Order: sequence, then C-alpha cells, then structure tokens
Amino acid sequence: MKLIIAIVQDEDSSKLLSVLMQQGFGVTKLATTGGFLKAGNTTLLLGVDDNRTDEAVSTIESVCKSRKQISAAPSSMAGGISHGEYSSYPIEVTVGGATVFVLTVDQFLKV
Ligand code: 2BA
Repeated sequence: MKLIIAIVQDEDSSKLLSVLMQQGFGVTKLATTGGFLKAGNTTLLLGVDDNRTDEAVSTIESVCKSRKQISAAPSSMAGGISHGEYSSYPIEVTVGGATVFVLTVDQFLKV
C-alpha cells in the first residue's frame, strides 16, 4: 500500500476530490498553507493499493492545472526586511498542477 500526499491549489481541490471519490479512492482533505506564498492550498491524503498508485497520480495530474500567479516577494528574496514582512514588489510564480509525494505504508490499521 502507498500513501499519496498531494498538495494542490484550492481551485482544483473540489473537482479532484469528486473525481477521486468516483474512482473509489479513500481521500482525506486538509486545509494547508504554502510556506513560500503563505497562501492557502489543499493537501489530500490517499491510501491506495500499490496497483492503483499510477491511476491516482494520473488523475491528479489530469485535473490539476498550473497557473501563473502574481504575488508579493517574500522578505527572504528582498533583503534587509525583517522576518515575516513582505516587500512591495510583485513577482510572478507558477503554481500547480500538484506537488505529489508517494510513500510506502508499513501498516494500515482501522482500530
Ligand atoms: P508555496 O510554498 O506557497 O509555493 C507556491 C509556489 O511558489 C511554488 O509552486 C513555486 O512555483 C513557487 N516557489 C516556491 N518556493 C520558491 C522560491 N524559493 N523561489 C521562487 N519561487 C518559489 P509549487 O512548486 O507548485 O508548490 C506548491 C505548494 O506545494 C507550495 O506552496 C507548498 O505548499 C507545497 N510544496 C512544494 N514543494 C514542497 C516540498 N518540497 N515539500 C513540502 N511542500 C512542498
């Protein structure tokens, strides 16, 4: 069994959740925040049988679109601004489709 951790954009999360559920995957949705943009994103946890891992990943890939997003540059990129503050200049970043981790599961228990 594998645990798939997929970090996706909020805009894609509802559709992705529906499609994965229709395909019979068990999914847990978490509200998360990206460290770089400090903006909300969505993390999905899927426990899947080994032989369905590729299917789940290709569904995630097909639903999640990458987008360009304008954001204030974090202070770490501006220099000289104290921790946690933002500079005023905008930068363009590409976000999505999805950041996916696939982990091998030692045990899957429902107790
Ligand atoms: P954020 O950390 O908010 O990053 C949003 C997007 O900003 C990233 O999209 C990337 O295009 C850009 N970005 C991130 N760090 C950057 C930097 N130092 N300089 C310039 N641009 C930068 P994605 O790569 O698609 O990542 C989307 C979200 O996935 C991330 O949101 C974060 O929540 C998560 N993520 C990405 N890589 C990760 C990792 N190695 N471990 C854990 N979470 C990760």
